[in-house]
Parts: sequence; structure tokens; C-alpha cells
Amino acid sequence: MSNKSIIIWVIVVVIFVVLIYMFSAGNLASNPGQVSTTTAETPSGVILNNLGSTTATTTKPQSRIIEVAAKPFSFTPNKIMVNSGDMLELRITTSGGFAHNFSIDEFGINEPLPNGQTTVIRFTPMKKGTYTFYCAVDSHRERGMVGTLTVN
Ligand SMILES: [Cu+2]
Repeated sequence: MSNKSIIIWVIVVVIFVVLIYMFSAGNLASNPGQVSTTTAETPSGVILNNLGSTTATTTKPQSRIIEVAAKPFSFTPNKIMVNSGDMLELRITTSGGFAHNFSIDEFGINEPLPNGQTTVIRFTPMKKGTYTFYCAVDSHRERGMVGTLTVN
């Protein structure tokens, strides 16, 4: 091998290395495409900060397990407050000898609650507001089996 061909080989290797580097850098840049969905949340944090950190609260959606007792004729608690996007799991336990029901019209929930059992109802309210939950059996609602779900 002459000196000239060694130099050519070195140049070829250097170009090759640079190409590999650029290619992997391109991959690194495109992989965070997924990460950028996470980064996309950052602007809302920035907006919160702009609105004033004194009023900013963490409203990250979270799993919420809420135990509810259903008996003649009440739900306990009868006021439930959650944040929109929370993944709710209501565990409603009936007692007192009657079968009941758990309904929230706006969410299309209409679940029977057999006596003496715990019924699990899962849903994720996305829309803020105050919604009425009630027992749809006979006149149970009028007798007090009613409450409010507030979604903030
Ligand atoms: Cu009832």
C-alpha cells in the first residue's frame, strides 16, 4: 500500500464514521417524537406558571378509588369531588335488605346494586360540572338516595 491509498482509506473511514454519526443522530432526533408528546404537556405547565403559581394546582389525572355505602335510603358519601380525567373506581356496598341502583344520566351509568354486595363501577369523567347520582329503584331517589358528583 502506498501512502496515497492509506490516506484515501482514512478519508473513506472518516466519511463512513461521520455518516453513521449523522444517521444515529437523526434517529435520536426522530425517536423523541414519542417523547415530544410528553414534552407537549410542558407548555400547559408553562401556562399555569404564567397564570400565577399561587393558584396553580396539580390536576394530574389520577386513579381514584371511592368507597360508597348504599343503604335505605342514602348514599354515603353523597358528595363526591374529583378532577376531570380522573379514573374513578366506585366501590358501592349495599346493606339493609334492599337491592339498589346507581345511576348518573350524563354518563349513561345505570348499574344495579344487589343487596349485600359490593359493585365496582369504573368511569373517567372528562367534562367539568356537577352531576346527580341516584338510585333508580322505586321511590328511593325521593327518599334520599341521591347525591352529587362534582368534576372540577
Ligand atoms: Cu335504592
